[in-house]
Amino acid sequence: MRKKSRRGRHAAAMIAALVAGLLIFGCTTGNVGRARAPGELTARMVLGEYTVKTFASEDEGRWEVARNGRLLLRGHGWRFHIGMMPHEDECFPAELLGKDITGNGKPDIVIFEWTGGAHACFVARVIALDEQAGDCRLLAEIDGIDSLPRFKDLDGDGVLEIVLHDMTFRYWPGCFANSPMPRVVLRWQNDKYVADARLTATPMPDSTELAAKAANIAQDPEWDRDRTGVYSCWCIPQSLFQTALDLMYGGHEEQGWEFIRLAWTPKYPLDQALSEELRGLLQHSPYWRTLKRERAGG
Ligand SMILES: [Ca+2]
Repeated sequence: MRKKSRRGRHAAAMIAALVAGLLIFGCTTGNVGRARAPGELTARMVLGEYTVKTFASEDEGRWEVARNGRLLLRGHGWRFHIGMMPHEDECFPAELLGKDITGNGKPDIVIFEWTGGAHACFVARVIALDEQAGDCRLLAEIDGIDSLPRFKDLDGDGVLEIVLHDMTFRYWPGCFANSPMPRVVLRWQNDKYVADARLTATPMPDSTELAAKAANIAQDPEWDRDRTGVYSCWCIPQSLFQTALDLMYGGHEEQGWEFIRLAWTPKYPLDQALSEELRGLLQHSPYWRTLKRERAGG
């Protein structure tokens, strides 16, 4: 059962300290000191008695959480950002720096990682600051793969959910750009983030509009993009499986499978092997089975 958010005195003190910390130190990049092991200090944030720092060198990046000068937690990878991802359309510093986002009564901080490379991944680490115990704990590590985990309170209970896209289907059925990426909402429950069927659900689209969309996809010139006259799974319009999976993840599984049949080109027979592949991929999704189980009432 989900817990309601509790705004304790510690959280209020923490936020006040955060404001002071921001004023004094800011969430800065660049000119904050000389390069030193384990790399150049890229950001430093003070939250009450805690100090969070990130570092970057040519070879790697690091983050650490200390309390009154004592190192409590650290990790390494590529590039780390405290409470936000630069250059993204949404930043969340107010929510993700020292507020209780899981409803366990302890303030949290979120450190984002960008893993670098051509198909870099996004990881969000949620760290609870336990002022009474004088400690902190890594609560969760959400690997969004190519999808940035976004924190939002979708149901207004004061506890933040995570919105991301399921990247199970990347490079399927062809290239990365054509991969379907259905949206999923995760909630904090029993000390972990789990897929939430209710918050992932979407209204069933209007049947006339859906039929028109299927007809458009079936006639899409993309099917014959390579002009060979031979069917290729690399030439399936992206919106076919995207729409089908959006329907399934939104709570309309049958209609999703039906959409695949309706939107398939009349030029080539339906690729049954591809449908089987899709069933197999769904079983490997970290979220799909939870959504199914919740919807079945289990
Ligand atoms: Ca919520």
